[in-house]
Amino acid sequence: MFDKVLIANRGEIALRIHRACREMGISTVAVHSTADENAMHVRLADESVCIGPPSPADSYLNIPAIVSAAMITGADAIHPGYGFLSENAQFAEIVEAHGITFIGPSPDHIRMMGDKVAAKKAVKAAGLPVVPGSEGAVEDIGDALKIAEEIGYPVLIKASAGGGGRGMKVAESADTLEEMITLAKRESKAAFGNDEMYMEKYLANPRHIELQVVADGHGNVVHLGERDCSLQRNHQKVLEEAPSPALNAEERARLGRVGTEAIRNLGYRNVGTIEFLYENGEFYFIEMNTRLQVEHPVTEMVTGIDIVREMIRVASGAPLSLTQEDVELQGHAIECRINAENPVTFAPSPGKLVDYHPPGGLGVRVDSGIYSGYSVPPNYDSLIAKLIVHGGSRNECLMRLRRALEEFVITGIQTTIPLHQELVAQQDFINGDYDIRWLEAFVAGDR
Ligand code: MV4
Repeated sequence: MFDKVLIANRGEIALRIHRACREMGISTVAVHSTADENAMHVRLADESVCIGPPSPADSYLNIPAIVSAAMITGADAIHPGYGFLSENAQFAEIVEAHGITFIGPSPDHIRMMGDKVAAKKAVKAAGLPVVPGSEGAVEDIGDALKIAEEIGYPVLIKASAGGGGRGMKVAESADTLEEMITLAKRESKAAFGNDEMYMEKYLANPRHIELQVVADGHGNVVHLGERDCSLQRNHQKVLEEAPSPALNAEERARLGRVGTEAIRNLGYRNVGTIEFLYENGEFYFIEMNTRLQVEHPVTEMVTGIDIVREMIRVASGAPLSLTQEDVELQGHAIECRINAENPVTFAPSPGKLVDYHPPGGLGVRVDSGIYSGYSVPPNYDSLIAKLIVHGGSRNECLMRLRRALEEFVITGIQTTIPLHQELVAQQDFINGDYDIRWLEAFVAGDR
């Protein structure tokens, strides 16, 4: 096992990783920008290194500075967290070339899943159901017209280098297909420097359901059930829950079976999330994330398994500490992402906190690096806290979540706590009756 891990991230996830390390007897190195001198992840770590100015490009994305910090402090491994360098195959290669373990998958698996055309081909061959569409990249307009005719309109044009919803265009009919491909290619070229596109049948009202997996690279693959992440705005998740209120036991078991089988076939090692669209009882693979995810705590709450601990274990070469039979889903968990934003306009609201009083009690978890008097810097993502609530049933979880939101006090800046309070009072949400379009319609409507 590692003696010392460098955490190449900030905020609540840096703290989350620090906590797992501490409980494993591993010492920690924090890195930080000049804007994060007073951050909690820096205070709690055993050592810290300033790696640059506030701009992410000069600090949390600064590969030479981060690798140097690991060398100087004698860290055996680097945990990238989420965002920043977490899915950068070149970073993983550079880290390994310096004799430091990258706590993540192999660079080849990162690269494969980053290339959405390659990822879809690979997981299809590994046994996952995919959305009907082009076999690989779309060659030219003739090819595109032929495929669209086969699968039926509307079709969705997606960027091979995209992901997370960037560079997608819908074509409603053959009349607009060429125009939409041209637009999508132009946007994709500008955003990613690559204009390879692929095409899928457009699903109008699916849910976003993702499967959490852990694999040790010795053939042991375990799934930890699914999360429903359909409540999103501008491709940003707002609230996640486990299990999905939409699935029955048979569908859940089927998802787990095909997911673990595919991960085994791919020879993957690390934690991972397989994202699916779910419509009319069917799952369709869309993407795979090769990192630890923001919403991993809802899965931890229903399984009792420390996902970050397993991630560190498998990266060190140790086998998984559990088998599928050890995984028992208990009750229900919901996570609310609390952002430093105006809850109506979603305008960022950085600045100095005055009061901070997080909720507590049975079944309530808050993952956050903020404190009274802390200044939220304007340079980074607006996520400042995650409220995760567990209950024996979905209803108990909801009642507890309402009470926890009521207790939560953050003053001095605006937060999305009031949005969550509105959301948990909505009948559709209470019924579990929502899809990927629901939240956008709700925030655009009368509130
Ligand atoms: C889709 C889709 C409908 N049909 N693919 C958006 C992010 C990227 N991961 C895939 N996305 C979508 N792919 C087909 N064939 C709709 C979306 C989508 C979406 C998916 C999950 C959660 C929220 C979403 C919001 C808009 C569009």
